[in-house]
Amino acid sequence: MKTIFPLNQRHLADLPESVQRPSYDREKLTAGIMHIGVGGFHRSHEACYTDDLLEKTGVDNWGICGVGLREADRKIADVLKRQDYLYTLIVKHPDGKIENRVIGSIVDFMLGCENPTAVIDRMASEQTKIVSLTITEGGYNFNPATGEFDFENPDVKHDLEHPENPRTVFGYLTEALRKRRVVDLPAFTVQSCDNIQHNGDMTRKMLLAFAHAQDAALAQWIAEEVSFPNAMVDRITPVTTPEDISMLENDYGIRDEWPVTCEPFSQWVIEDKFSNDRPEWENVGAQFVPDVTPYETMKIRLLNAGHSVLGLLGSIHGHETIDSCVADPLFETYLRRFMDTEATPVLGTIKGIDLDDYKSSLIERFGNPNIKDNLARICLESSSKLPKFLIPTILDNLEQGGSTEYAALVIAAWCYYSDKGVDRHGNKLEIVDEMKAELHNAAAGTSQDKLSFLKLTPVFGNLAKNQVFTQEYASMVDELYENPDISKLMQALLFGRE
Ligand code: CS2
Repeated sequence: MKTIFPLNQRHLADLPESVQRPSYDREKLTAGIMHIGVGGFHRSHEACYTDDLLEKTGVDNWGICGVGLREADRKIADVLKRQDYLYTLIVKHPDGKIENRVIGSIVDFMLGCENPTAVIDRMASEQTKIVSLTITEGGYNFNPATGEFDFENPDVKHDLEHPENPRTVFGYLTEALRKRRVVDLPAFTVQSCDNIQHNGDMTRKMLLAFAHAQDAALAQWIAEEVSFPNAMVDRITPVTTPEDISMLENDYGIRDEWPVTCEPFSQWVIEDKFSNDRPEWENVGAQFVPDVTPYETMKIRLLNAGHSVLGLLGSIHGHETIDSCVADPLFETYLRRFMDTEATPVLGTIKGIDLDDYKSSLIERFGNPNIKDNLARICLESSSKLPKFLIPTILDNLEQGGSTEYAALVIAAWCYYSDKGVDRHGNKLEIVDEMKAELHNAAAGTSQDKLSFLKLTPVFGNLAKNQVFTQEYASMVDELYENPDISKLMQALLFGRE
């Protein structure tokens, strides 16, 4: 019988030979990076680049201390602690090949809700050079209707009154930076790794708004001293399933309570402006560039928007995963048409990148049959994704007289999804969204007012006031509510009516 080893430092040497593992001395590693939001994506991306760097160069000051701010982060905190902060990255190739590697770059984990002072003090210590973030698109506390920081958020109100006992990322960063300033330590870099256009600029704007409400002089210091490099981040990382966990145990004898799966592709393009030291991630495949704008626009408006297009249309149709969508010629053609006729014309040129190749490579990556990226993951928190991924393309096209119908059908599908919560066969679709109630209520008003959903201004801004768009959208909603077989509408858009 196969021996099964729990994943931890002591058993690293016992793992099967095929499993790549850290050979660097993890005992000696100090954590120059603190990372807030240790989800699957951080573990397949920044932590993986950093693991490569530690392995390749032998530097010992760029370990990562993971940070979770909320009670919900306790599970990852406990699992990582039990495993000496090690976990397996299961890289799944399209041909069925699987590469397992144990990542060793995370060397500690702290829970803010348990001891905020300890987290703040560590951020304020000289050792911390970078605080990086994956707090999701919704985590930036941005009001899409005004474009400004949302001071109405109760946690923000709490943090303004209790700077030493914060709940939000803005409270933590501000307090830690205050402490650094008092003792004259150089600022750390705040490095966003979320899918937001100009993610660094956005983080800066939000943090400065918060800090200013607390201490104008400190806000001024942050504005002058802290860098917020923009970055494009990319690696498809589906949700870990129980099958992934048992596959590792049965096939490789590794008991890992929370491995991460991902595709082989990975990309990280970062603006080279750091307020403190930085790791030489360029030695392990990251690109440092003066201006990341074209890369982020391309990625967000093609890959992420492409995911949302398939996610919402595919859910209504009854598909379950991204690869089953692109294996369906109607969906593949629709995706390509959306990318070619709506997303690409408003992207501008991207120096050094052949967009046709990029789009084809996306379709190939989406088609990886082993990734099984669930549409439920893609559709969760759509209220913070679509305003970043899809709506900017619609607005640009409306301004330039371009086509918006392929995107309009996606919004109509989202309305149907939020209203009925079922696919065309009547199977339940879960809505996981911070704005679930608002989305549902707005969508449920559609039978009285076809534009009811679009009038949800925190998501759509003034889109409901645009006549061209509302006409297209209203007729699609009409048809979809009449007959939820979305493939008919997709076909009509692609090939005309029969
Ligand atoms: C996805 C992203 O959340 C989503 O909707 O589009 O998580 C996507 O898989 C990553 O950004 C890929 O880099």
